[in-house]
Amino acid sequence: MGERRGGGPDLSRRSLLKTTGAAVGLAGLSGCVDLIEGDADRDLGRLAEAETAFGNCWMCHHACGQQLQVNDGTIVDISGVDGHPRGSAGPGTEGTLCPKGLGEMEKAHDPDRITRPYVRKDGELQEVDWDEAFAYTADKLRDLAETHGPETFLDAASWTTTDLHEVVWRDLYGTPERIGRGRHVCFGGAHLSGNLMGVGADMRFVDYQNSEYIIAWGRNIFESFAGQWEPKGVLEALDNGATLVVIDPRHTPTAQKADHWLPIEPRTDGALALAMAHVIIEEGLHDEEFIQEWTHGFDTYEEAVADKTPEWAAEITGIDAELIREIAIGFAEAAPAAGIALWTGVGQYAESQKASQNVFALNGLVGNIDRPGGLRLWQGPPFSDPFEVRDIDLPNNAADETPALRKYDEYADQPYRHTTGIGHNIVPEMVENGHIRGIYTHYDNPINDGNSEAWMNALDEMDLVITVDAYWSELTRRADVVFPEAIQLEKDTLIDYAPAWSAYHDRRWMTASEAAVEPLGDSKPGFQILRGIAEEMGWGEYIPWESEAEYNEDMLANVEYSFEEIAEQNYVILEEFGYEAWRENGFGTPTNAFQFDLDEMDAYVRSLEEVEEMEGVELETGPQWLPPGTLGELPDEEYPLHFYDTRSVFFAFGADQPLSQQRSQYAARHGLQSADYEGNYLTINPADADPRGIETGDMVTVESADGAGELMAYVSERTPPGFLTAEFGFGEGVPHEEGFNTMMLHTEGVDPLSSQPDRHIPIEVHANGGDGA
Ligand SMILES: Nc1nc2c(c(=O)[nH]1)N[C@H]1C(S)=C(S)[C@@H](COP(=O)(O)OP(=O)(O)OC[C@H]3O[C@@H](n4cnc5c(=O)[nH]c(N)nc54)[C@H](O)[C@@H]3O)O[C@H]1N2
Ligand SMILES: Nc1nc2c(c(=O)[nH]1)N[C@H]1C(S)=C(S)[C@@H](COP(=O)(O)OP(=O)(O)OC[C@H]3O[C@@H](n4cnc5c(=O)[nH]c(N)nc54)[C@H](O)[C@@H]3O)O[C@H]1N2
Ligand code: SF4
Ligand SMILES: [Mo]
Repeated sequence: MGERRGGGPDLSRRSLLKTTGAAVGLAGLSGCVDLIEGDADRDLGRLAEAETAFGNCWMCHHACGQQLQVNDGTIVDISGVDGHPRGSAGPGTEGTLCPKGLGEMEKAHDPDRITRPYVRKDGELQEVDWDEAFAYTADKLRDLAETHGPETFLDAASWTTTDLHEVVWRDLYGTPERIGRGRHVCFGGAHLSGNLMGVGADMRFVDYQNSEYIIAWGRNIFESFAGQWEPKGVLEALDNGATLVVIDPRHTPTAQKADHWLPIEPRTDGALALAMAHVIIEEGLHDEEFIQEWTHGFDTYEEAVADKTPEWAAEITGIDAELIREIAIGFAEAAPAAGIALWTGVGQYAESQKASQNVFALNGLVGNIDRPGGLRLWQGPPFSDPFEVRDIDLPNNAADETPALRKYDEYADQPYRHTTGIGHNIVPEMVENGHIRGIYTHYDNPINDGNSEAWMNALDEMDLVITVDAYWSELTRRADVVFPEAIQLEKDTLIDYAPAWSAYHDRRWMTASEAAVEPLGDSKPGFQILRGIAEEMGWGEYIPWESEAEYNEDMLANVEYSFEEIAEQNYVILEEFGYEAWRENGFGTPTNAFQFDLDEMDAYVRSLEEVEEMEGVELETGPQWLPPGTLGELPDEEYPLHFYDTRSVFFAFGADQPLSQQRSQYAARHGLQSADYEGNYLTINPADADPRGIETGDMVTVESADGAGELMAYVSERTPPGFLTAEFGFGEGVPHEEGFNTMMLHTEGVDPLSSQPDRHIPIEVHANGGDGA
C-alpha cells in the first residue's frame, strides 16, 4: 500500500487538515464508533452560551484531543477533535472520545476529589494551606536525607507530562531509585526483550493503516488501546482487506473482529512463536537480506527452532498444527506489511521475557521492522530540554549513590537487579530492611500492582510518604503529605510523548491544550507542586519557570510553533519521517544489529546465570521454549484454576472507578445494573461455574495460596474453562473499595529476569451462598 498520503498538501495546520484527506475508511470506522462513543450529558441551554476550549485526554494518558464547551467555569460538553493524531483515524476523519474520555467531564467537577493539601500531625492527616504543606514536606525530606541518606527515597511518579520529577528527585535530591510503569509493572518481560533486542521498549504499535496482516498477540485492541487511533487503524486495515489474527485465551471484542482467533493455552506464546519461525524458515519465507545485513545470532535462532514443528507446538498451545502453519505462512507472505501488536498479554507472566523474545524474533525473521505495514519505529517531535535552553547547570546528586538493591547482600537473590534495577515486589522487603524509607507517588497507586498486603504494611512503616493524587484510598490515607492534583483539563498541557505512535504513520506531531477550567478547590498542577517543594528545599534557582506553560515554551525552542499556537488548535502535524531508520541509526545494541541472540548483553547474561543457579534450569541467551511453571506457579489440586487480570473500556487502571458514570456503564454491559453491587466481576466459564453452583450475580470467594476475597460472578462462554479473569483497580487499597483487589491474591511471583509481577495466579473459587443480585 505504501505511502498513501505522500505528496499530498501540506498537513501542518489543523485548518488545512479539516479540508484535506478525504474521509479515510470512514465506513469501516462505524463499528468502532459504536464501541467507543458513550453518552455525555449535554445541557443544550447552557451549551448555547458556552466557549470552546481544548483538552488532551489524560484518563488513560494517551492524549486523544478533546473539544470542550465551557459555560461560566463549568464544562457542559465534551467531544473529540477531528483529525487528531491519537483520537481519529488520521487526516479528515472524525475525532471521538472513548467512554473513559467522556468521563473526564464528570471528573472535572467530581465532589469526591481531594481538593486541599493535608499533612500528618499528631498521627492524623490534617488540612493545611500550601505554604505549610511545602514547608512540612521540605523539613521531612531534609530530615530523611540527613538521617538515612537520599538513596533511601523512592521516586514512583508516573503519568506526568514533564520529566520534572526526575530532575527534582534524582538530580537535586539525589535518589537513585525509581520505579517506572512500563519497565516494572506493565509489560516488564516484553519491555526488557524489546530493549535488549534493539527495537526499543516502546515500539509495540504496528503501522496499522498500511498493514496487510495484523497479529494482536495477547492484546485486546478494541477494549484497551493507546488512544483510539489504534482500533480505528485496525478497522481501516480490515476495510482494506487485511487479515486480523488474535492470540488470546479469551474471546475478546478484538477476537470478535478477527479472521482467526487462536485461543491459546495461557503462557505458551513462546512455543507458538518458535513453531511459526520453524514453518517460515522451512518454507523459505524469511528475509535473507535483512537477516544477513541487520541481525545478530540467526544461527542460534535457526538451531533453536529446528525441531519446533507445528505438531510439537499444537500439543503445548492447544492450537491446531495446520492453523499454526497457515498463520505463519500468511504472516510471512504479507511481510514486510505484516505486524505484531504485543503488550501485556505476553508481558506479565514469569516466563514472559523469554516468551516475548521468541515473539519479537519473528519481526527480525520476516524483516518487517520499520517498513510500511510492519513494526513501526515511531519518531517523536524534536523537543528541547528546557534546562539546556536556559543554561541551567543541574547537579547530578544521585550519580554517586548506589541503589540499595545493588548495594546490599539481602538482594543477591534478585537476578533482575542487573537489568531493570529495583522491582515492584521487592520494595516491601526493602522497607522492612530499612533500605527504603520514603516514597513519592504521583498518579500511581502501587497497592494494586502486586504484593498488595505487603505494600500496605510497607507504606505504614515508611518514614515519609508523599503522594500527589486526586482520590482517597489506602495509599493517600497512609500518606504523611497529600498534595491534591489538578486534572489535565485544569492545567496547561504539552504532551511529551516520544516515540509518538499515532494515526499519522509517517509524520511527527504535537498536541497541547491550555487549562479549560480552574483547578477544583485548592488543587494545583503537578508542575507547581514539584516547583513548590523545590523552592522550599532551596533549589528555586534550578526551576525558574513560573508556570508549566513557560516550561512548555522552552520545550518548543526547536519547533516553529509556540505553546499557545499549538494549544489554540489542539494539535499540529510536523515533518515527515521515513521508514527503515535502522539504515542510518542501526539498532543501538552492542552489535548494532537486531539481536535474536542476547549473548552480547552482559547484564542480561549475569541475570540468566543467576536464575539458572537459583531455579536449577538451563537457560539460553537465544530464543528458547520455557514451559509454564519453569519460573512461575502452575494450577494444582488445591488451586486448580488459572486467574488473570484484565481491563475494560470503561476504566483506566484503578484511576476512574470513583466515577459513578463509569461504573454504571460497566454494570450495564454485564446486565447487572440492578444488582446492589458496584465492584468488579469474576468472569468464569459455565464448565467451572456449574459444578460449583455459581451463577451470574452470585457473590463468590476467590482464593489463592496467598490471599482471598469476595466479588460478584459473571458466567460467560467468552472465557475458556479453567481460565478466570476480573478487571483490576477495585477493592481494598484503591479509591473505589467495592469489589476485590485482585492483587490480594499475589505476593512473590515475578519474572526473575525482568521483575514483572506474575499476574497468572492459581486459584480456587467458592460460591458464598445467598444471592448478590
Ligand atoms: N480501557 C483501557 N485501556 C487501556 C488501559 C486501561 O486500563 N483501560 N491501560 C493502558 C495500558 S497501561 C496498557 S499496558 C494497555 C494494555 O493493552 P493490552 O495488552 O491490550 O491489555 P489487555 O486488555 O489486558 O489485554 C491483554 C490480553 O491478554 C490476554 N492474555 C492473558 N494471558 C495470556 C497469555 O498467556 N497469552 C496470550 N497470548 N494472551 C493472554 C488476556 O485475556 C487479555 O485479553 O492498555 C492501555 N489501554
Ligand atoms: N492488578 C493489576 N495491576 C496492574 C495491571 C494489571 O493488569 N493488573 N496493569 C499494570 C499496568 S499495565 C500499568 S501501566 C499500571 C498503571 O498503574 P497506575 O498508573 O499506577 O494506576 P493506578 O495504580 O490505578 O493508580 C492510579 C492512581 O492515580 C490516582 N489518580 C486518579 N486521577 C488522578 C489525577 O487526575 N491526578 C493524580 N495525580 N492522581 C490521580 C488514583 O487515585 C490512584 O491512586 O498498573 C499496573 N498494575
Ligand atoms: S483512549 Fe479514551 S481514555 Fe485514552 S486518551 Fe483517548 S479518549 Fe482518553
Ligand atoms: Mo500499562
